[in-house]
Amino acid sequence: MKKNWWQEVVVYQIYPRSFMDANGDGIGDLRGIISKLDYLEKLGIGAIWLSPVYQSPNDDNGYDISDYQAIMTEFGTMADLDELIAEAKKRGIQLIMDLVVNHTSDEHHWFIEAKKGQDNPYREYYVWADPVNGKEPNDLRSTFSGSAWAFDEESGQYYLHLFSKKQPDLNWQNPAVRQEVYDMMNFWIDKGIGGFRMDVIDLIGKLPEKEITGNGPQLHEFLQEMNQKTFGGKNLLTVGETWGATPEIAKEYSDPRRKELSMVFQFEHIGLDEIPGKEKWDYRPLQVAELKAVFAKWQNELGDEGWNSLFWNNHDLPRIISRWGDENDRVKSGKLLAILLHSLKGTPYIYQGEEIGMLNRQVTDISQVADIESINMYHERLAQGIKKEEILAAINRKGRDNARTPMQWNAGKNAGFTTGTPWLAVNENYPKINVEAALADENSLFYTYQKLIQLRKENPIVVWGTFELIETAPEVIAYYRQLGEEKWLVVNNFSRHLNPLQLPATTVLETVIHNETEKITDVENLVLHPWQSFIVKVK
Ligand code: TEU
Ligand code: CA
Repeated sequence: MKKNWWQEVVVYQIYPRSFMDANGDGIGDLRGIISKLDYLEKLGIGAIWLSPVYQSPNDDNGYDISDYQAIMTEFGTMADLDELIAEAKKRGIQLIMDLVVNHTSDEHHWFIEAKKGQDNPYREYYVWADPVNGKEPNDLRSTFSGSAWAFDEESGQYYLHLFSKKQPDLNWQNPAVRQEVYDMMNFWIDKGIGGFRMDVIDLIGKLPEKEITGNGPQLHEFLQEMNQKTFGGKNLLTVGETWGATPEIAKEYSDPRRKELSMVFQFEHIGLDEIPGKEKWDYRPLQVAELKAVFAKWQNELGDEGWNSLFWNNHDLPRIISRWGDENDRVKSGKLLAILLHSLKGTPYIYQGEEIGMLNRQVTDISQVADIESINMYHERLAQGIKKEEILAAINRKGRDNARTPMQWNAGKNAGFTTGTPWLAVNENYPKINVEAALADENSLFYTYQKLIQLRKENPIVVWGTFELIETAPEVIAYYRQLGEEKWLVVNNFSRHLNPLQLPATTVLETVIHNETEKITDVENLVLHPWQSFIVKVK
């Protein structure tokens, strides 16, 4: 496999609405991001994945786009974005834009035109269907609760929306739609961006009449056409969000010979604390042995015919320390989660605030919740007779607002995020958990992330080494990375209990990183402490 820059960097995801507000309106903005580039350079990241900043009515916080080539007024101007691209590049940081082309906003001019009538030239930019027996065409459901079909009184037809009613699905069967998307992508490529994160890209091959949504028959044909007409051969990072991907499917997306994408976000590990076959809200405790098996499968199966992304968090997921670490052992368990993930083979992604150990924020009433996905689920389950307390507990555990509370910069008013009223409440723990405090503490989680990024830059074994899982106790995740004669041992006691580690005769050469103070000298017969995590060079 040819070596690419996007295999060697760590990517930092910014959710602009919650990152930094420079003009005091309580909403993060582009100038706020520019003001924090030195901080990101200090962390050592090589690219920023910027969640959508395009014109949008914010029904789904920017994932409902009304103009792909204009900047959302609240976020700033196109000049601000051009400055962000240039200033980031000065610091060796590429800007990865969020490509949201499974759907537009219903306020996009294409949809406004399409709704004017069945003979409008834009009608077939979207997915329309006649009622069946006076009802929705079929049982397709929206991710945001309810039917995926909305009735359009004017024309007496339904239109498809796999997300909110204000996010009508584009009809990718229509070559005119595909060409519009490619033209827009080339507009952004010509601005010098470093690539695209592609929102729910596994859905663009959908065949709604057959109730096929993900992994449709023409999906890879469309992606090969997109590659060829836009980013192909331009050395850009392209990462697809593909909820249903298996390693086999991931190879189809990321095998370089297929000329599709660089890599995908697969979510098999993310679903491990859900009751199988139910929804993300239906919880079961994580079994560490299952997490171990999923990581090993993806490390082993996505060999040279593809490339892994590595992540715990994003703007849709609860904060990983609250979810699978230990809030009462926040920094230590946070360091284990960082060491475990960043020592694997693939491109790691850090979500804003993960590097300082930000946590979920609990709410006590639905009025405190901003996210459309949680609000819709709340009303749907309330109508089903499920108790309010149970629904709020599910939102507190898995709701997307957990990731969207403002970035905590310091112990000052609103954690230094805004001088105004934040659009979403700041987590009350900000006096203790904030960037300033982290930078002032040499033992903070920040410096573990900084060191892991540095290790990746200085040691080819981290990027190119092989992976070999070691048979250990169920809650211990341990593996070797090897490149030539060099061999690293990574050990993680993913638990708040003591756990044993027995290994064959091994000579420890050096401690690379350890979330406890002592040097590691022996690894053959250890009793691992709760959340103990280390990397040692061995032979
Ligand atoms: O997410 C796709 C998606 O399905 C997730 O929202 C998922 O339903 C859930 O939130 C994860 O627990 C992408 C974007 O990341 C998300 O923010 C958008 O809301 C969605 O697509 C529609 O654009
Ligand atoms: Ca602002």
